[in-house]
Amino acid sequence: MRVLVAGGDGFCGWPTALYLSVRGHEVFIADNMSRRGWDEELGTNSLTRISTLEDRVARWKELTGREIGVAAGDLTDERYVYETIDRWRPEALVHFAEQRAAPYSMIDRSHAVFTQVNNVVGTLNVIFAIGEVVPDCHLIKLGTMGEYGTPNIDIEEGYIEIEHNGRKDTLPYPKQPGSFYHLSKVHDSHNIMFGCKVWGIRATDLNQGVVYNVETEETASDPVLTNRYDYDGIFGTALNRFIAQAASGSEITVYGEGGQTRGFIDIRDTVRCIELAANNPAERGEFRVFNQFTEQWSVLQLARLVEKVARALDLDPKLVHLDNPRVEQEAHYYKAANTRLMDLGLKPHLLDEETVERLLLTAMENRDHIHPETFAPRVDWRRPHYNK
Ligand code: NAD
Ligand code: USQ
Repeated sequence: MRVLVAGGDGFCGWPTALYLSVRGHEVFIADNMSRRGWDEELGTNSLTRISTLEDRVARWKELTGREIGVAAGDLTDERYVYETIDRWRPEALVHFAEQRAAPYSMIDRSHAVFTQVNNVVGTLNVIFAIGEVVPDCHLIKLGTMGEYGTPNIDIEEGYIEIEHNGRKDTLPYPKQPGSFYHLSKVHDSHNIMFGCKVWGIRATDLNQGVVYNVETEETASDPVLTNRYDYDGIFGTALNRFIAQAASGSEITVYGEGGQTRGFIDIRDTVRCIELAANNPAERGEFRVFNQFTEQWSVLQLARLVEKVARALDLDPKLVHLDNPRVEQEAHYYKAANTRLMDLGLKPHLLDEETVERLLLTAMENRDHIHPETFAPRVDWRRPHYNK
């Protein structure tokens, strides 16, 4: 299959490109390297040492003989999107290419506007170009479990049957996102669903949970292929961040009570989920939603797990409860469905002490590359700022 991976230089996109390439798909990457630019803007970095995309694909070719095409460009540039899609005529387009950090989108007005323009306009360009140039192409779009928020009822996969005043309908599941970033994903979902309805495009919206771990078999096969590992207060996510904190002798920062419960997924399962979606495409006109996570954890449970494994490695972890910089429920009901990808054949890698230990060892090996001053949360949800 010809697969275009938009955002193929990123944390999820790079391992996905390799995973699909090694399985015989013809892979192309579209990325504008903006994620590397945001590190420069904020003084953050990847815990692992990552090579340029040019070096990554050259090394991959040396090692495997497989070519990965690259077209650098910005999805908000409609001409670039149309030309790239027309040139490569993908059968599947995996769309990772968005600004994905909730804290980044809450820094101030300009970061919120940037996030929504970048994400929503990029996705609109993609659906217009698919609809016009390659109408049979399957759009596999990365959404987020955070589109649903934390309702006091079970979360379904995209849709819910509702009975109202004696009548029934199956409707999009209510959305209660918790940041301007998460809101951008809700806007995307609505736009894609509409594109499916009016133009008959086929789309799978993968509502992914928080991704943890770092390497896949392919990215671990050579140092030049190493994947990105975010750990700072803006881009770092719960488990990977706690591991970097424990490995560097910093405090493990639980926000508030820590009862916040989310869906989590190992990066090795992310890449497999994309392949499963690609191999089993949505029908023409279908807007399909899969919840892409494998298990639920509360933030406090994760922090305690890291604390325990770190102790066994003779580290001296300190778990602290910080005033929550976010506006979110810290104790709540959470039960989300996630059977559709399992039905297609996903065999999850569930989180265990061994994985935590391996990640701690990776973080300890790269300790000199950790900047502890970037751990502290520095974005406050509670006050709007014009410009920070
Ligand atoms: P990432 O920031 O590491 O990668 C995103 C890539 O997209 C980057 O390489 C960036 O340069 C590129 N990009 C951003 N805007 C672009 C644009 N306008 N044009 C071209 N390229 C652009 O993020 P990630 O962690 O790999 O996440 C990938 C996707 O998965 C995102 O859509 C994110 O919302 C979603 N997701 C991620 C997680 C997670 O925990 N990492 C969880 C759920 C969903
Ligand atoms: N949290 C802490 N301490 C920390 C960091 C986070 O307690 O040091 C808490 C947060 O308050 C939140 C939870 O952990 O309750 C998750 O936060 P996170 O930063 O790990 O993840 P989040 O902001 O939700 O975003 C990440 C990705 C995003 C993706 C989302 C999936 O950055 O791209 O969409 O996970 S989900 O959470 O399902 O919406």
